[in-house]
Amino acid sequence: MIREIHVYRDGDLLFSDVIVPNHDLDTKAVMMLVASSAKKLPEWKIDSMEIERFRYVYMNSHDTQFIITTDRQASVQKATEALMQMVSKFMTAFERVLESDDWKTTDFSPFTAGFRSIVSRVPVKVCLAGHGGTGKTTLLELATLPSQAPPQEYVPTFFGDKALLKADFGPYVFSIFDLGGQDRFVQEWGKIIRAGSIVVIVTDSTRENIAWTRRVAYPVLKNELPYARAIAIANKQDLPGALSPEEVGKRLGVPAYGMQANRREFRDRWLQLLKGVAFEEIDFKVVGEIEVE
Ligand SMILES: Nc1nc2c(ncn2[C@@H]2O[C@H](COP(=O)(O)OP(=O)(O)OP(=O)(O)O)[C@@H](O)[C@H]2O)c(=O)[nH]1
Ligand SMILES: [Mg+2]
Repeated sequence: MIREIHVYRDGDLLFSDVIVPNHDLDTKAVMMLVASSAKKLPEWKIDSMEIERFRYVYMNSHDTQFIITTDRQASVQKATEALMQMVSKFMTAFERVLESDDWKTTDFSPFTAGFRSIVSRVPVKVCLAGHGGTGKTTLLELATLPSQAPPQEYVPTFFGDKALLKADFGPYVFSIFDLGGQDRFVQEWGKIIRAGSIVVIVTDSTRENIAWTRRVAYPVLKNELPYARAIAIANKQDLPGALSPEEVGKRLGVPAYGMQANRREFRDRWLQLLKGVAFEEIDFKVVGEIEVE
């Protein structure tokens, strides 16, 4: 997921667009550091650096430094391609301005639309992880097939499935990966979840299922996606004996949100949770920081 862009020249900020602000780091200090490295690069060469759960992909063109901030877990290759498209778009509009002194007085803000249209072309990868029968496929269909009632019967997913989700998440588009949760498929998750920005841990809100999640799912997730963001879904809240979302969250060590995925009335809530975690407006946990004793 691409989060921000900053464009510098001679230490001046020409343009920036911050879609999801970074509350973990001192962005100004980081940008000064990255911009000074970018300045040393030959024209069109791309480099990157990682700090905590963020990656900075940068290049230098026409003595101008372009820096995009992405999730560290997301694909470097896709970020690199996106940066090239952005710089090419920027140069198409402003090359002449940059070759004269006009850049000092130019308004670069019209580039926002161009930047965001490229952000939309790199889907945000969201992985639904959890044991068989907890409701992952039900959640996938609840989100992506709005005209259809969510499935009521349980058909185990073989290996994994995925679908694109375009909703009110502008500029982001989500690619949702639905993992097969039967034990024989868990060892295959690594092949599917690579470069995931967000993990949704799905539970049926029972003690046994939470124990399974911690024992079987956590090692795979922590190994493959340590820098991804995670929330948990305390699904099947309608069933007698379901643990409360607070209890589920406490036991999992990840903020949990109550859900009834087989009821279409819950679609809006589900979409709001996805939006909330993408824009970092609700509580989440970084996968590598989930505590396992
Ligand atoms: N009572 C109740 N049933 C639910 C709820 N959400 C899903 N279900 C049902 O639980 C079953 C879960 O099915 P799936 O969504 O296919 O399960 P899954 O997690 O994809 O399972 P695998 O593909 O094997 O990993 C289905 O019968 C759903 O209708 C819920 O909130 N309450
Ligand atoms: Mg399934």
